Amino acid sequence: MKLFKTAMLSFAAIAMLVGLSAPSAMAKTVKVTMTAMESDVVIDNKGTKYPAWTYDGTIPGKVVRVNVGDTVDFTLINPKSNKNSHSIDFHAAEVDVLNEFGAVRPGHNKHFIFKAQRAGVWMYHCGANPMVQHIARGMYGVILVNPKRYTKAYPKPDREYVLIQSQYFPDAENYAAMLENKGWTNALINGKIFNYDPVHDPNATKVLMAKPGERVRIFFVNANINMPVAFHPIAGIWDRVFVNGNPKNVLYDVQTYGVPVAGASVFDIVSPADHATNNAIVDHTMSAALRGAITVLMNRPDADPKLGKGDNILIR
Ligand SMILES: [Cu+2]
Repeated sequence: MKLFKTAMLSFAAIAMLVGLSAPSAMAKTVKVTMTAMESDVVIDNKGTKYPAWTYDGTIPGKVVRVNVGDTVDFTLINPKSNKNSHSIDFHAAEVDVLNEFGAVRPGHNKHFIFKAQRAGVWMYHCGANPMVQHIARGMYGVILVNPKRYTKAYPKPDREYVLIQSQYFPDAENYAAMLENKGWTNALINGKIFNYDPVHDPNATKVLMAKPGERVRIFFVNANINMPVAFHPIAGIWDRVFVNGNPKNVLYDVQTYGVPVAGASVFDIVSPADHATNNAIVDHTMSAALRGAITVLMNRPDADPKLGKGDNILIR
């Protein structure tokens, strides 16, 4: 028995040394709770309020981040005070659309679990009827499923940022227009028009920051209703694009990469190391860029050391 135990222990040690250890060995269960909220949110830098539907009161909802192999233990609360049914559809989950993703009436909750088995960057959103309105009014977010490890092809970044783009329809009730892609006036980045662009909006106070030469990794989600995104870094080049955020799907040296509706990808950019520069990260589709989908990335030696790290990957 002792011999057997020793053999097993040394096998485990060797497996860990050569990187064979299964992800499930360290897999954990991550509890996530969200509350559907029908309440006003601010959608620009000057304080304009909009009658939103959200997860937990913000557009987008919170960033959920797990490791591949983890189990997500999820609860959606739909308070009695709401007027509408709501639901959640995690693109990272392989479940039953009629069961886990089913609509929850006001005053009810939904609980389900799923295993995050595939690395990547995945949208989540409400799928309650009419879905077009629930997404347009703000019920979306991202779940990041971290790959097992960093590699030469998928290096550890110096900073990470989440950018989620969506279309703004000021007439929140007119879902027939939303369906026809009519009546949208602006593009939102993380819930606000020109959220991180003081060049186009003097009221903007926030930007993305990094130090010259740092590898900046952007997790980008297209939460538009009807429009693909032509994702492009002005005055830069995507060093790598990881399609859907999976390290196996790597492209090098890309100028513009298309992200379909309800799609997401990972974009790495590395600025020149020897001097300060700025990039404008845009949806090069002009009707979206000039209506709000421009984000400034400042690369300077005195970049705020806290930005793009830990909880500061989605700047509110
Ligand atoms: Cu909803």
